[in-house]
Amino acid sequence: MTKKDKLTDNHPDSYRFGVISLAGLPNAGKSTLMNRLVGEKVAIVTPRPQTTRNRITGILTGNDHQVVFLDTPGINRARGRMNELLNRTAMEGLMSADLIIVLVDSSRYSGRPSLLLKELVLLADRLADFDSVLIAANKVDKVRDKQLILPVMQGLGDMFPGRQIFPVSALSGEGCKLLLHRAIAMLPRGSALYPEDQISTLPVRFMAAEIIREKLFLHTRQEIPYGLAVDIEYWTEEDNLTRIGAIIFVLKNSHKSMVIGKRGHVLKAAGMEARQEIEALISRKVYLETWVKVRPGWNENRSILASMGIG
Ligand SMILES: Nc1nc2c(ncn2[C@@H]2O[C@H](COP(=O)(O)OP(=O)(O)OP(=O)(O)O)[C@@H](O)[C@H]2O)c(=O)[nH]1
Ligand SMILES: [Mg+2]
Repeated sequence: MTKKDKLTDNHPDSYRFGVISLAGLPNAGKSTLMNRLVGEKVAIVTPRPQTTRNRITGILTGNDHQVVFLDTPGINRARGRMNELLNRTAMEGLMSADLIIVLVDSSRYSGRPSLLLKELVLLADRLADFDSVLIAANKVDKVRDKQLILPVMQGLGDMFPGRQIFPVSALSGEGCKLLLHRAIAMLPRGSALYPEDQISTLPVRFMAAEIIREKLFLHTRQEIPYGLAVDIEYWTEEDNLTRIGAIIFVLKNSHKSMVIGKRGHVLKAAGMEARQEIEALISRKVYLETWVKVRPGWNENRSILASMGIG
């Protein structure tokens, strides 16, 4: 590198800073992609739609850029107060971005590209007026017959005219570097806002509650996850131990017994996995205490939702 190049590189004018929102339907892989691009697990990921309920930030700092990713809840058509609020949170996340990356689960549409139009027309409409939009055709690793990806890309090209489309796999990392490179180049010039070792703006208490929710999602089936919420009741630091108490809210008595499991085995397993992950997150030993409380209708109650940072 010549001296001149070096000077240009270090010049504040070449530094880019911006907010990138990840948009898409529930389960498209937004949180997986954010974790992949940030290089750390910031957002929880489960196979179920509507895992993300809040606006989750992930921060990536490089030599010449700092990116704040906003992972938003999937835009959905389901009804109910919580869904209304999830959609609003998602749209607000989009409005505040310098660039939007739309994630599409391409495996869902391979072999049936007409479904694209049906499911994505709402999102495409809403994004038509945004200047900076990139499309990521995600989960290409899941499409065995690679010839089936082309019609999906063509369908996306029709729905999002003039936008660049990147085939990626957030899970394997395929195509993600190229997407990130292009995205950073589209950000405005500006200087970093956060220290270089900061990976999120979220409080660690919130991240702990999310980790507990993720483990419970993964250990329970059917409708339980949608009616499940976690609230941190206490968090106390002792010499070489952090004590955390978490309340798990469910909608019904029958859900309570499923979350606890036979002889407590579900709650025990989920709690142990959560504890280990929280220990890694805060680099301290953790004692985790959990209770399950039945609170019918919590997901329709504005003040309870607000206390969980939803809406
Ligand atoms: N095979 C494959 N699976 C993926 C890929 N990206 C995400 N997934 C899986 O898809 C599921 C949903 O991923 P999430 O990242 O939680 O999706 P999301 O868009 O954040 O979903 P919501 O928060 O519910 O809106 C998880 O089981 C992921 O492991 C991918 O590139 N390939
Ligand atoms: Mg998510």
